[in-house]
Amino acid sequence: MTRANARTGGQLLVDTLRANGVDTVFQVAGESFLAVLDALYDVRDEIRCITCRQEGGAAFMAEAYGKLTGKPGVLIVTRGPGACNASIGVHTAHQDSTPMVVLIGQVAREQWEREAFQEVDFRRMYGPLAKWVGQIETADRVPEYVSRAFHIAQSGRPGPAVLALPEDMLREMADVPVPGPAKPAKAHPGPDDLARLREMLAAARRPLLLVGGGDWTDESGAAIQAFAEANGLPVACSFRRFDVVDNRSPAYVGDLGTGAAKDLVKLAKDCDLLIAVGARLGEITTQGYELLSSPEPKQTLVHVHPSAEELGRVFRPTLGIQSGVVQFAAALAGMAPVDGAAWAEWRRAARAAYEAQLVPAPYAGQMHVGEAMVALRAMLPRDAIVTTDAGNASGWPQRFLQFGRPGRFLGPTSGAMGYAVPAAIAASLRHPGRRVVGFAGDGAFMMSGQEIATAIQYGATPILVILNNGMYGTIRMHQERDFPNRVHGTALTNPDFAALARAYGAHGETVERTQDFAAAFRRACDAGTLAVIEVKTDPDLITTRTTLTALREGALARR
Ligand SMILES: Cc1ncc(C[n+]2csc(CCOP(=O)(O)OP(=O)(O)O)c2C)c(N)n1
Ligand SMILES: [Mg+2]
Repeated sequence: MTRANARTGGQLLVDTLRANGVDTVFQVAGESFLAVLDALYDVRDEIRCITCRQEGGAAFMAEAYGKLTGKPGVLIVTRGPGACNASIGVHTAHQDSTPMVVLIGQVAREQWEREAFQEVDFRRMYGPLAKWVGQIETADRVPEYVSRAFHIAQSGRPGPAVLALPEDMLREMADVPVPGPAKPAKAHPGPDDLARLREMLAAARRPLLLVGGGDWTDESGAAIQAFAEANGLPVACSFRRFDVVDNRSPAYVGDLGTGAAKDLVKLAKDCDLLIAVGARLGEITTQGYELLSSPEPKQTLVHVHPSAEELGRVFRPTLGIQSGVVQFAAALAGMAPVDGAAWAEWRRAARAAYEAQLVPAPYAGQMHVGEAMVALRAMLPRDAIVTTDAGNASGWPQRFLQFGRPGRFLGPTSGAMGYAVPAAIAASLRHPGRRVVGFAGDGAFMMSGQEIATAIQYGATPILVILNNGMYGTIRMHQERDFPNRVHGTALTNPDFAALARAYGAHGETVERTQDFAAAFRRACDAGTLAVIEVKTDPDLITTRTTLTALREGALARR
């Protein structure tokens, strides 16, 4: 511990951020935390202060930074309005198990509970959205609270820790020491756990490994992949967790997300041993909680998760192991492989089905997004970072690109629209030398596209691909399926996206034909600045697997 002289609450806060190795904060300014901005001024060469245009975008950037680094992304926003705007990113960090520290300016202590200007009780507002919420009442406890926020955000199942900071407290002086960095605790598998797992594996005929959740590192991803390959296991990933194992490994068999391949869903239902590592077994991954029966699955279920609360939440595991994924993957290295001959054909067929998925179905129209993605797959470097958004537009890169470390995939398992653009900006700020590509639908782009200004201001250079079908296509899809021919509330009139990009000082172009995509992408790579490629898509081509016409006709035929 280093003893500081008398410091303001704001300075103590920034000192504790420094002690935790924070190099970047994302914020939208507010008068409620001027003392924090002032303390950040003193360390402006050490902590980058990224000033965003809307707190939702700032929160997504902080979340994506947390996903990418495994360390809490730091967000600073002002009281009521700022905190309300930021909530989408806090909810995403919670659902996505991403470490994040959210600092909110709060009204002065003497004004509490008068419904003072912009006053909100953040313990209540963020109670169900965050992993933990605290409010710091005196400056001498700033280091304690901030340190606690960093511990909570990273320990067990990671998530967002929120701290409300009364503005007068931030100006108060205190002479207290600042602790060293947080040392988050992670559970390890117990001494008998791997022996039991090995017995179950030896008894299996149709095993499936499911990887997911946060917290994976390049090393632990490689370790779990090596375990799968050594035992001949097929590996699926949970919803939007494409980058845990290399999709080019013969072990990888696809993702259990929205629009999962039928063959893979069948495989997961038919397996006799499911080893889920890090995945929450949430609604999307379990295909509406139907992959397994609840509470007692018919498959033998081994569930490994960093949080005890997830084990047995919906599905009772045969063997529940509370362990961090890094700790579990490391322990697997000591487990002698099982002879996988009994399931070699099972794995081979699953891999063949996955590879068949990589080939888009023929389509006669002028813009075949699937073929454009196949072309892009060949052009992306191995360490590229790809971000996606909510909505069907994300289905194209998610199905036809391939991921794996050291590349990264960042997508919202919360299904929050507006994610891809800020996440791509955060990724580019973190890794300026790497290719970053963000994919958003026209609807999703318009939710946070103004953060392009932030990217230009700080020199971030992602390539943003907008798949423009002129509608909230995903909702239109549900609409046609449930209420055919009664389209309402889902059409969008859009700006000229390429011109909009140029107005921000970015590179912008529009692609209307499949064969023009690759050259446009190359020009975007060479632009040396953020680039927007608007791809005009056929609205009828509603997913990678079906058309609106087919859905509508199917719905009418069922009547
Ligand atoms: C913040 C937010 N608002 C609303 C929704 C509901 N929603 C899910 S997908 C979608 C439409 C997405 O439209 P677009 O981005 O254009 O992609 P498309 O489905 O057309 O490919 C909507 C409105 C959501 N997931 N998140
Ligand atoms: Mg759309």
